[in-house]
Amino acid sequence: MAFPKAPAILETRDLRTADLEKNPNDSLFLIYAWMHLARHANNRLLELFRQGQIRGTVTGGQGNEWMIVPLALLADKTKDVISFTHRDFGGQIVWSRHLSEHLNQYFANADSPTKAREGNIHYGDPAHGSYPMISHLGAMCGPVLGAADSQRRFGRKAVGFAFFGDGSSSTGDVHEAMNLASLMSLPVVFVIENNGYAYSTPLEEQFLAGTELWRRAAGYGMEGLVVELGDPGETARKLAAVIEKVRSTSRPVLVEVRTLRLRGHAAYDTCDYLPPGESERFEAADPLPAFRASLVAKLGPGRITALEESIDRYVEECIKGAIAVPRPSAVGMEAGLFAPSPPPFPWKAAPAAPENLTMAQALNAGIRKVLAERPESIVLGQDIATYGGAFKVTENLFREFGRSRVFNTPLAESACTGYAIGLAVNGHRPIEEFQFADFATEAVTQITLNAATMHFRSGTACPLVLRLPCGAVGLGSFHSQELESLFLSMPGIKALYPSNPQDAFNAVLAASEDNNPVLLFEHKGLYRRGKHPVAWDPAYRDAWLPKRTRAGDYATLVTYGEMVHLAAEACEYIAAEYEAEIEAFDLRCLSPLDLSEITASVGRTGRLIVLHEGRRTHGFGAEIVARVCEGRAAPLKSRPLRIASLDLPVPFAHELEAAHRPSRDAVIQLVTEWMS
Ligand SMILES: Cc1ncc(C[n+]2csc(CCOP(=O)(O)OP(=O)(O)O)c2C)c(N)n1
Ligand SMILES: [Mg+2]
Repeated sequence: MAFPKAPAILETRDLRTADLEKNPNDSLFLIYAWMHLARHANNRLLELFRQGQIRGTVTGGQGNEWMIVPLALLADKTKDVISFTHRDFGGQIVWSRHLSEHLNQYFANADSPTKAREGNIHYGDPAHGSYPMISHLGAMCGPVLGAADSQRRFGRKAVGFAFFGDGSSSTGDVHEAMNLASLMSLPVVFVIENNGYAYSTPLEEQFLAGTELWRRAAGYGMEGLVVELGDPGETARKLAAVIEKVRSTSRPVLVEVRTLRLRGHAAYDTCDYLPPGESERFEAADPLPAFRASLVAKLGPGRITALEESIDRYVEECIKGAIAVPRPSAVGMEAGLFAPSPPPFPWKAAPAAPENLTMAQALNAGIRKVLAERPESIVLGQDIATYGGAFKVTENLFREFGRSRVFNTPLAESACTGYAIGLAVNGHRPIEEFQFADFATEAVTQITLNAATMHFRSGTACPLVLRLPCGAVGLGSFHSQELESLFLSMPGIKALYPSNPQDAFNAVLAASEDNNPVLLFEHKGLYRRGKHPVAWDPAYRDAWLPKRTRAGDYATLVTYGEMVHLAAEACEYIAAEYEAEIEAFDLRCLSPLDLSEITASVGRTGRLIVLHEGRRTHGFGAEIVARVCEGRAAPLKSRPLRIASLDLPVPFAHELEAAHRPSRDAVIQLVTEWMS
């Protein structure tokens, strides 16, 4: 459908410092046009919400136009990157897209840019450097850092814009990201939109009264400044200087804008928590009417009124169009979860001759191959550079590929994962090591909500490999966990769990060429469990499929990770002692699950055993049992057997740990009891 033609002035979305000097009146007129459009459209969205035409959380940007419109006009939309927040509708409409497309998003109709999978302000335009916010405030700072860095690595002199409010300034992500940006000298403008409230919470309940947020910049070694609520033209000049400085120095800057929230937190907010007279004070402080009056004085009332009338008419035409767009269809929705698999990367057929390697060395060889053959790959994590990682999996990679490709990160799993997401969505291929899988809980939001939902929400690929050294090797509750069922209870994540050096090598290649976030579980007990031949394997993509490790007709056993080896021993014993041959599978890939071969095997054996190291309740085995049983017409010959760790935190002492997780003898005992 053709969109209504916008008033000519709205064809201009760029403002440069020189324009402000040379053509001040034209520049101010342009700023006003976009501010009026933002305010009027925002007000109409609020009315449409009240009429029941729009649903969800309409968080208006009324009162914030004076800073976000100049900022968006000043940014270089050909290269800069941004993630707008819920007060930034004015910036969104300047940045890109026709107003009708923005309205389609709000109406959540069939043409919505998020395919109606996300609502309201939760969208962007990833093809043009605008990355969609998730609700979790502060969480978009990391991705902006990564996307800005990615642009620089591609040779584009970009600036990144990261926004957060006075309330969000309390989140860990914001602090982690400011430290990271300063440490890495990333060209990012952090903007605190301080509007005095976080929903109903005033500043004095958010941080110590009298704290000036911009002064926090000094603590991170970056410049900070405040921009007081005021004239949009003046604001444009101040912001232009900041943007130019960040662009030329590649140092981050923190700008606290003291702004306004004219319509409460969201469309449904009654605002009854505001002290008497506060709303009136907000109205009186709104920069828009004063700006309008100054333009009327400069340009005459006729020009301003005519502009407003043309914009208001245009808004109505766009609303009419958006209302007429059909409701969305759920067809294809499930297929949209993952980004499609790209064709196999043309890897060099090397190493051709097998080399005997431990699994740690095989992982290292796989990562080295990725770094050598894919220049867009980047390896990051704690102590992974000169030290080579806590388990030496990245040993020597720093020496070989240098700091730009292989580097240490601070202890900031959330911001660093956010940063990796930013790299990934902008065209790089990060491989991030968590020192222990356990510490990935610090980045749960980034992994499960930001990365995992990215493609579904925005159609953007997020090719990210997260390496997770997991499993119990005598280190207690915080260095031993198996987190697959925690992470995989959320949609949008792929996961591989190799059990031997060749599979680990293959898994690195398969994961690194996928266009989705992939968890690579690496059991620490397998890192140095002997050396085995590893070579280039043209069938490396089989890492995504289970492998039959043993043939049998008595029962089908499904396992993965270190338990593969334990299961092999147990099956040998049972075959020798009980003459019962168990067919065993190494699952290898936990998501997406392909159980077709396993289901066929259960069809032959009629019995199912699932064995894993993760805890039993809500454990991954429950999913396997359910799926295999669901897929069968006939009942099993006997109840399915689940063997897993106890429902406890992983205990420390080796005697306790041994009792906690399945051992070879425990497996034999449980299986033989079950057989009888
Ligand atoms: C991490 C997180 N916790 C809670 C919320 C729920 N929430 C949504 S907006 C909001 C207030 C945010 O205040 P502020 O950062 O000052 O932004 P403002 O809405 O004032 O622009 C809250 C608590 C959230 N979105 N994210
Ligand atoms: Mg606020």
